[in-house]
Amino acid sequence: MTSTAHPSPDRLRIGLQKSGRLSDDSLHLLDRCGIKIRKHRDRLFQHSENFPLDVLLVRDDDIPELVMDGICDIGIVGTNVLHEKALKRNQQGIDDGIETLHTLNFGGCRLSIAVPEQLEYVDINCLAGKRVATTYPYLLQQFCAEQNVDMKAIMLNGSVEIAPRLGIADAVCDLVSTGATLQANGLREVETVFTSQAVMVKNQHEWPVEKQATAALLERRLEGVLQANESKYIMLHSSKASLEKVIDLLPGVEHPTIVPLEKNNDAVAIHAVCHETVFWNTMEKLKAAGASSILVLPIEKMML
Ligand code: PRT
Ligand code: ZN
Repeated sequence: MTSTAHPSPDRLRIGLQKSGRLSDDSLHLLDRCGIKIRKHRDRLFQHSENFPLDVLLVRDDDIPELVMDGICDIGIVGTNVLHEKALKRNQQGIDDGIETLHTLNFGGCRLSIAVPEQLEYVDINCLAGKRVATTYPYLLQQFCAEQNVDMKAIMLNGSVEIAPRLGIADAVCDLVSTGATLQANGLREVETVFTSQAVMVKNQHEWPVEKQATAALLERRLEGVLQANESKYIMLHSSKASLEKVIDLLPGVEHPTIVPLEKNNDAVAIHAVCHETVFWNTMEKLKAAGASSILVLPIEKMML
């Protein structure tokens, strides 16, 4: 087994959230890239046995700095945390030195300002001079500067939503996904400060060529998985007369395969990879144009 202190030069080290909203999706993504990680509950450091990758399981808030400082080479984190930490470093006059490799399709949420329901809210100027409880003072400060409104950030590390009831703030600036937490606490969302999703990031340190090769391999697999996620394989029948119209309706299709049908000279089968979502409404249009037996299948992996 590779030692933690002296990793071989080809091994990449990734920082992932140990336990929380990004954990399962992050490990699932690596799994889809064919990278097996055995999950041991209490181990903070894990080695993949079939890919030169070591995983450091930490709090999500620590991931940007671990990557910036080179403790990890890459990491998966929400852009909310990433930008907050980058703004903090930039304000200290330090370059964050971090690069986003990929936007991932999970961890979506928004950082919003919410006020007590009874507060009359007309526009952002109603927030001038207000005390706003948040875990994201730098993102809030950036938003205030853009909007030209002064607010006082009250830094809290958790349970931000109860701050107005406790009388320690007039409003909150917190993460929202469904809005249920705000509602349960008598708060109304009034401004979106930042829209966030999970991303894969890397530092800009100089890596040994072996590690660069591992990163390039991971990158290719990741691209294949992400492209496959968005793409669908579609199979359908069409009368020869409506073939052109049907093909024109297929979203993001470049080279469909046309296959003759046995004992039916008037129709053909079409097989194609759609590089865009196939909506119900597209399927209805295909049917109206003369298509039948329409099957839309998920694609597991793709290498173009
Ligand atoms: O222990 P650790 O520090 O690692 O975990 P954590 O508690 O800080 O983070 P966690 O697991 O809650 O969130 C990790 C990341 O998931 C965040 O940094 C975001 O990038 C992303 N994410 C996506 C969210 C949400 N959605 C979300 N809804 N993070 C937090 N929330 C919380 C929010 O703070 C509020 O308490 O969920 C509540 C609101 O949810 P709704 O659905 O009621 O609106
Ligand atoms: Zn956290």
